[in-house]
Amino acid sequence: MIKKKLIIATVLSALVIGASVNTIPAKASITDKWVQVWGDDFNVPDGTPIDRTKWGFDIGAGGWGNNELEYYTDRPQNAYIQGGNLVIQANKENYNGAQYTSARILTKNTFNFKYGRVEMRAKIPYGQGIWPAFWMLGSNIDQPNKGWPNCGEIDIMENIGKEPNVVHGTIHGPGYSADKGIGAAYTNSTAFSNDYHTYAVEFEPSVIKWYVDGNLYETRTPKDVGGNEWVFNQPFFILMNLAVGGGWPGYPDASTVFPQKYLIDYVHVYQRANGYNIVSLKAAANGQYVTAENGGDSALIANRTAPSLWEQFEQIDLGNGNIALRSLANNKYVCTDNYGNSPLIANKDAIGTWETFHVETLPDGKKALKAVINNKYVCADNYGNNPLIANRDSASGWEAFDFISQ
Ligand SMILES: [Ca+2]
Repeated sequence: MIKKKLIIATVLSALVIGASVNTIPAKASITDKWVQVWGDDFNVPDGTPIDRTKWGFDIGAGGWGNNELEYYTDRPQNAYIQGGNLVIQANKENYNGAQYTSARILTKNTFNFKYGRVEMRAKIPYGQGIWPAFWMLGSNIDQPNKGWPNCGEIDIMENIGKEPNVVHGTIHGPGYSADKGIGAAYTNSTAFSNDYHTYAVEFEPSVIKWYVDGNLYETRTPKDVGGNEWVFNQPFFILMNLAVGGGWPGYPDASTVFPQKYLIDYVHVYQRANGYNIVSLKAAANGQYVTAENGGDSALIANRTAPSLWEQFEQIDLGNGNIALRSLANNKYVCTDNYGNSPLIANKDAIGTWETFHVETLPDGKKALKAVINNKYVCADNYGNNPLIANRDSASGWEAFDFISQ
């Protein structure tokens, strides 16, 4: 709480100082509007077959890695259209050696996408041992040396029947999977199975946000996975399934009612209208890439030979040749700290004057960055051996950078 107050105070002071300099709101990329690019509303007559151009089925049993009890089928007894919904139905029946049947529906072979807002409106089932999920897996899951959890998993919504008022949002990846998954819970005043709710994630370069009914309740960035790899800046596909039993929810008991129905009104995917402009900065001073050192905890310095995550920034166009840079190391904005008296560091949550730079093109085609707060050029000082700092009155070699699209 104290930390939050300090950040707000810093941003406010920056905004007040720069009110006359930069009043143009950010208009592109991570701040841009969402446009629907894919979806299924299931608003077709009852009994219409599920659209196989959009959805596939995983079929079979064996526990699915979680000691689940159901056999997943693609029969209309387990997945069908009714009342404008896709219904995933769990039945208690003997089928191919299993005691329960259900369905697991996915876009693995039909729709994969890198970044977007993924939203479902659904009324979930209920009861001990019942486990509905809306989630995503990395599209590279079947590639050599990938598999799970290296491919990444984003759980948009999971509910276990013994927690009727709670849903969970979680990421899994290498070093943080299964019971080490990183997540948060959202609690409702009534059981989620009583009503339709919307469940969404916004999955963007180096940041994932979870929403229930429009309420943001969780944000994850590369800082949250520590020294492990952030595996979410790549394409994913969508899954919806209704599991019966498993290590996490436990197993059905005498209180569990069958059949159970997972009613999905729609699934929509939106993307930013203009995408993202991801760049790396190569300093003319030494030919090295600028890094948000130490995951963004330390100042920017030009000392890397290749651009990986710490050397990538989202360039946000603010108009009039002004930009801000959002570090993909930590989802923070690069700041001309302390009115430009301190080196540049990626540590701010919002764009104010300290985070605004004017881009100029030099005679040789390279770019210079002029900090708006002090009107000084950003310098890779001492041939790039020192951190970047905005303290030069003119721009030449040490103030020149190539912006390289990633
Ligand atoms: Ca519908």
